Amino acid sequence: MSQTRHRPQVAIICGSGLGMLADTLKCQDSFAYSDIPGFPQSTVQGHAGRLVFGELKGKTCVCMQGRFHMYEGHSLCKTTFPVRVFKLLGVETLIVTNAAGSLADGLQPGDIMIIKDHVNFPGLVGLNPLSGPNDDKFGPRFPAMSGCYDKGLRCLALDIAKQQGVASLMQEGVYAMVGGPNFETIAEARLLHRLGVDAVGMSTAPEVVVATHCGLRVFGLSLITNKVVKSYEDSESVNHEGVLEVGRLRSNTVQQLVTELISRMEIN
Ligand code: 6GU
Repeated sequence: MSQTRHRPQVAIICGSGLGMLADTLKCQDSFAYSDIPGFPQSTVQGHAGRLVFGELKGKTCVCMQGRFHMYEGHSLCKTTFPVRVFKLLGVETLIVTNAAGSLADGLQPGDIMIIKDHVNFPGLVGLNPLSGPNDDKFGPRFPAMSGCYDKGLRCLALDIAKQQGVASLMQEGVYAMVGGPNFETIAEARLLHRLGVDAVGMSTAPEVVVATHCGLRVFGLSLITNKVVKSYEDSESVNHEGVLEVGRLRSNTVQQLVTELISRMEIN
């Protein structure tokens, strides 16, 4: 708290290839994760590993350029530690972005999915950042997760997409988190598809669970970077470079959308 004058209202966690938003913040104070007590280190290519404070459209923001994943070997408690730091800094709204593979036939690479809800697969079997004694200072033992992706912000984002002429790229859908680091087998992909999952990735759900527990308003976006292979006839396969490439291709669109969302969102 003593290292920056900024007192952020909005926190943004940037997914693979989507960290450029942080560079647009005005009057920046930036900190390497390695210099922040209690912060894990980011080990993934395409994730910078800095916490950047600054102003965006008259709102004070803090941006994680690079996030932590379960597959890096961090405990879920560590991967979500920044969310509680944001809460203690006074943040009220959390924006999360990620790169995801699409299972829905209507979602193409380059499309942007507004996360309407999630399936937290690790959470369903007990890999949950809220496991262990509950810290009542942050929230209740048994927090509700219905409505964890704020409806008002989702409507606002769709409205902005229309104005910016990118509505054809956008739709709402269900995101599923799997543990990774391997991509899905075809059988796993078919299973997820039949379960009603629209896009799959390896992040986001733990952060959103911890944010919802402590009463943050949440908005989430998945940039669809590839189609998940669901057919034994299909010879294509996904790779991390391809994921980053689509990220770069659409980073401006995502950035403009998030910037306008921050500009127009109401802050208490
Ligand atoms: Cl195909 N699967 C998972 N689990 N995460 C991804 C992805 C696929 N594409 C981008 N991120």
